[in-house]
Amino acid sequence: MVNKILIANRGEIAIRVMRACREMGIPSVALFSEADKEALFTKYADEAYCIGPPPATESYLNIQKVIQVAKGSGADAIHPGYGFLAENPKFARACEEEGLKFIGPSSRVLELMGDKVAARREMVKAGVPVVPGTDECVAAFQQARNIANEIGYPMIIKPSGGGGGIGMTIVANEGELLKALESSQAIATTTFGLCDVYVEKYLSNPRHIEFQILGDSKGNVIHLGERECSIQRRHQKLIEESPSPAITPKLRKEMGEVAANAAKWVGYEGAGTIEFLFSGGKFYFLEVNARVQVEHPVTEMVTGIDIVKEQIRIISGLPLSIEQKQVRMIGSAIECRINAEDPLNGFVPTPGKIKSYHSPGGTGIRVDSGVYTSYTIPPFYDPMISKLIVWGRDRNEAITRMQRALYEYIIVGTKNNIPFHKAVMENPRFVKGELGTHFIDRETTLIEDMKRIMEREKPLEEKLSHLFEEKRRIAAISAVAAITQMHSHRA
Ligand code: MV4
Repeated sequence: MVNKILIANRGEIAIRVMRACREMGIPSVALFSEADKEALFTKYADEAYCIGPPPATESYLNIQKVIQVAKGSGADAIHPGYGFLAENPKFARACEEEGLKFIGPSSRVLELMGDKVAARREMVKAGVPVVPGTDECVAAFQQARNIANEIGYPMIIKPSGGGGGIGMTIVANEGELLKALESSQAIATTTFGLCDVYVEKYLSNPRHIEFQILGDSKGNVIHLGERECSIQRRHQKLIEESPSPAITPKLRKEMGEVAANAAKWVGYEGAGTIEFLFSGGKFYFLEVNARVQVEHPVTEMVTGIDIVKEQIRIISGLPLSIEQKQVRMIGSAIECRINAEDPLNGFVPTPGKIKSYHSPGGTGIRVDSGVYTSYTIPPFYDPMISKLIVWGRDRNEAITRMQRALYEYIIVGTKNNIPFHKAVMENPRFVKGELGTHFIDRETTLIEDMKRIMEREKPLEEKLSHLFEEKRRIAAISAVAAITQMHSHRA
């Protein structure tokens, strides 16, 4: 087993990794920026080092500084979490060269999966279904027009260096093609430093379904079923669940085998995700996420498998702790991302001081967070406050439990998207499981529904904030009072 792990990340995911370390008896080392001195993860770690000013390039993204802290602290492995350096092949290579274990796939695999056209081509070779489109970069208009004649409109142009939606352009007809191509190429160049783009048939309102896979150094690859991540806004996922209400056991078996084979084909070691679009009963490979993902807890809740512990076993050269036939999905789990953002003002980030904080609890509830009462959310990073994850015996129980948990949750001081989640949880289409990537745009009443919920809560909010400000010590009691009143809501 590795001896000591440096966590090259911040916030809730840093704590998530450290919790696995602690259960495994492995000391953890934090690094942090000057903006994160008071963050919970710096206190949770066994050791912590400040590495520089808040801009990520001078701290969390600075490869030299991160490696220096690892070596100085005597860590022999680095967990990158998600974001920052997590899928950076240069960082993985630097770790490999310095004799540090990078907790993730090899730099070779990161490089291959980071190039979306190459990844697509590799998946075709592995026998994975992909959306009809190109297996090479498209540079010239002529080339794009030829493809259009083959696959038809609408099409979508995607940057090869990207993923996550940046620079993607939908093309409805030939008249739009030249402008769309030039626009995607321009964004690709400025954002990814690479003008390469590729073209796919555009699927309208598909579901986003992804499979969790684990591969060890012995060549074992298993999958832990799927997550449905269709509820997203501007390429930011908001709600994820497992299992997907659209996937039958037969499809799960088929897609899971495809996903595991895809990982095996590229020699994938570590935890990863194979993303698919699902439309008209068919599934198509989208991309590989070569990291532990924000939404991994929903898979942990239904399978009982600790994905971060498996990552640490894998990097230590140990085999996976389970075989495919031992993996069972029980019940249903849902995650809501609780963000400091103003849902009444275009969801703009609202960092700032959390004056009082009371998180939900009880049966089937998990809260992954890095905040506490009186903590100030810094403006430099993503404004996620926490992930609220619930488990239920079936999807209906999970939804009701999520509603109950959202009404228990009290965050005073920063605006947040809890009211929006409350609106989604009572949306009839959501409850029926009728989801798609355009869900939020198409459910035009969601904002009004949310406003109604906020209006209903206003008297309580005012009462609460007074209590919190004047008599901080009875905060917990007043929170309970609020819960009782808010619970009159019915699904
Ligand atoms: C697509 C698609 C439809 N057809 N690919 C967006 C995020 C990225 N991971 C993949 N994305 C999409 N890929 C094909 N072949 C629809 C999306 C998509 C989307 C694309 C552009 C603008 C907004 C979008 C919102 C949801 C999904």
